[in-house]
Amino acid sequence: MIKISPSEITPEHMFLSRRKLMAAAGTLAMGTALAACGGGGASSAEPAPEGVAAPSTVITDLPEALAHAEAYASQTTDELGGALNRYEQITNYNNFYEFSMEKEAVAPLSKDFTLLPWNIEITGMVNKPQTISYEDILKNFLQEERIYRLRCVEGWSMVIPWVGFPVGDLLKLVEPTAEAKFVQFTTIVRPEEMPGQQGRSFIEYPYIEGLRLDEAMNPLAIFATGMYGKPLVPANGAPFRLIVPWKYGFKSGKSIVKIELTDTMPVSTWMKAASNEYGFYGNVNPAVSHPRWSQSTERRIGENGRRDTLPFNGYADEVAYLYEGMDLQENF
Ligand SMILES: Nc1nc2c(c(=O)[nH]1)N[C@H]1C(S)=C(S)[C@@H](COP(=O)(O)O)O[C@H]1N2
Ligand SMILES: [Mo]
Repeated sequence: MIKISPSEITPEHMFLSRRKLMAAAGTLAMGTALAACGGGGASSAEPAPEGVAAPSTVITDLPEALAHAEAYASQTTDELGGALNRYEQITNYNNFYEFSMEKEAVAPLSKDFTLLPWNIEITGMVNKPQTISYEDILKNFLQEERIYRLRCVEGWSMVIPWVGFPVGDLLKLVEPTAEAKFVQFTTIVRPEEMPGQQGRSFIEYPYIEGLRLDEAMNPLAIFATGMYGKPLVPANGAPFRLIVPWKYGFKSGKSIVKIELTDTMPVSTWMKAASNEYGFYGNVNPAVSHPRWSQSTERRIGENGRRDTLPFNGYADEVAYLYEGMDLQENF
């Protein structure tokens, strides 16, 4: 196995789609959040040329923004040539059990979910525990585009142009202590707005996920705040969610409100629900079948037939060093 430290990763490969969006993301985010509460008027913009910050246009008309959704990705494919999924696909075919177990029901049930105010508590084994507002996140961290494949453990995938920033940037701010070995991510509990959290449910809430600290520090791991150059919609985990592209989708917790550094491996929601089917790692691995189905192929949403699933979802060069010496059959 070739060892590549994060600092050696070639920018061309990893950040092919990199596009700085700091000024735009903040403005767009607040504009659309307001629009969702009944704003009017319309303005939009042409896509920014590559390498130039996107125009800081305030989009106050949501339908207008959606009509231009496709314009806000800087590329039409990922670095492997896979076409981006359309905005409508990414926002209407979702796993978000807090709203519904039915993929097409998540968007309508979540569209009025309250996004502001939103605070993220960062706690545990850190020198500088703090609570950061969503607005301060946008102000303080450079938002950039990352076109990633998302591979669900169920055997389907999409190519999604996220907007966000490295998890490591936020962790560096709070200074993990020497004892910290893991990061636990906790999703919001708000049963009054999340029908899936009312009454009996198949999984326990809050939805919890975790990473080893070195996995979280890998530059591919991001917090997403947007998609197609616009703020996330609730169905995709607005306003703030994790994205770990080399792992099955369930690792990428949505609508996160708490980040805790610990010295013990977090027990994730899916480990609790079915420990024989879902492990802590959840690395995409075509060689290890789910107990109930093969993981060797996947259906790209919008395409016919199936394509081969790639080890680490196609990101092996960037992340395989994290698992050197580990038995990947055992640690699924
Ligand atoms: N809080 C929470 N996060 C979640 C889930 C969920 O049910 N609740 N589903 C996961 C699963 S199984 C997948 S495949 C991805 C789907 O992300 P998307 O709908 O943005 O494509 O979200 C993940 N994050
Ligand atoms: Mo998933």
